[in-house]
Amino acid sequence: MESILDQIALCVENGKINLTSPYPSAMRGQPGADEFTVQALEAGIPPSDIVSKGLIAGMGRIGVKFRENKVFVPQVLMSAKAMNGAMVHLKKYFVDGSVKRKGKIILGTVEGDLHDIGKNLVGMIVEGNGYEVIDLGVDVSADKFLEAIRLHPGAFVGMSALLTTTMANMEKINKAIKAEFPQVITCVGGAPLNPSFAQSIGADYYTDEPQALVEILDRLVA
Ligand code: B12
Repeated sequence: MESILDQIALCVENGKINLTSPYPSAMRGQPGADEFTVQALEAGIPPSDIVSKGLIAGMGRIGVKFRENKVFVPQVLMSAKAMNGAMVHLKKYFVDGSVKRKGKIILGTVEGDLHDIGKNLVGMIVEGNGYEVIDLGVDVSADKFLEAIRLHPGAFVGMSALLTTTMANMEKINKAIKAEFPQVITCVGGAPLNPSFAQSIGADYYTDEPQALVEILDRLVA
């Protein structure tokens, strides 16, 4: 029989939230990430193991499948929902310090740009892989990024742009960040970007998919 942690990972990977959730149809009537997390806590499994071997394992797998085009945006959204179903029971362990995040990332879509589907997906996958995400939303000015960096020292910064016109704002924001906080590591993404653009504006990293960002962050915090 699979362990409770494997079951949690499977539920997150497949987007199975709880007993009553109808998705995915093959798992209808079965417990979800919610109930398995309660069972794991009752069985005395350390919350940090539930996070690393259950939630992060499941979100890592869905991130890889998304990269390989084996699943699409709706499946990632369901996985994030299943993860949130488990997190309800685990939040207090993050607060009391018994579960530690790997690091923090400030995310935002740059000034003038309202596209947030890609940025939100990045946020879900990065959060599911053990990072705290400070989501500043859309149309984020340089000042707002700078204020967030002051509030969250040591955080990475991720910026998204979907319009060729707002790519110029990304350059302005990256320059403002590097002028005040040269040590802050910035990552940029969004459909019209490419590695040479990222390099030309002085961003530290570019990638076009969320799981690769997780791998970059994991290397940086290792
Ligand atoms: C949905 C959409 C909208 C929605 C946005 C809703 C929302 N909440 O996001 C609405 C209707 C509001 C909209 C408005 C506009 N849009 Co629009 N929109 C799109 C559309 C169809 C899909 C974008 C999307 O969500 N893709 C799916 C996500 C998952 O992909 P993604 O964002 O690229 O993200 C992935 C990667 O890029 C990466 N990534 C993204 N961000 C980050 C950040 C980091 C740090 C990292 C590491 C990775 C990363 O990871 C993601 C997952 O793999 C595209 C066309 C298209 N097919 O792409 C046009 C498009 C982007 N829009 C376009 C335009 C022109 C506009 C408008 C100007 C239209 C108008 N005349 O009003 C306005 C601009 C509004 C504004 N100020 O932003 C153009 C842009 C052209 C250009 N080259 O500049 C496009 C390409 C359509 C087209 N072919 O003309 N739009």
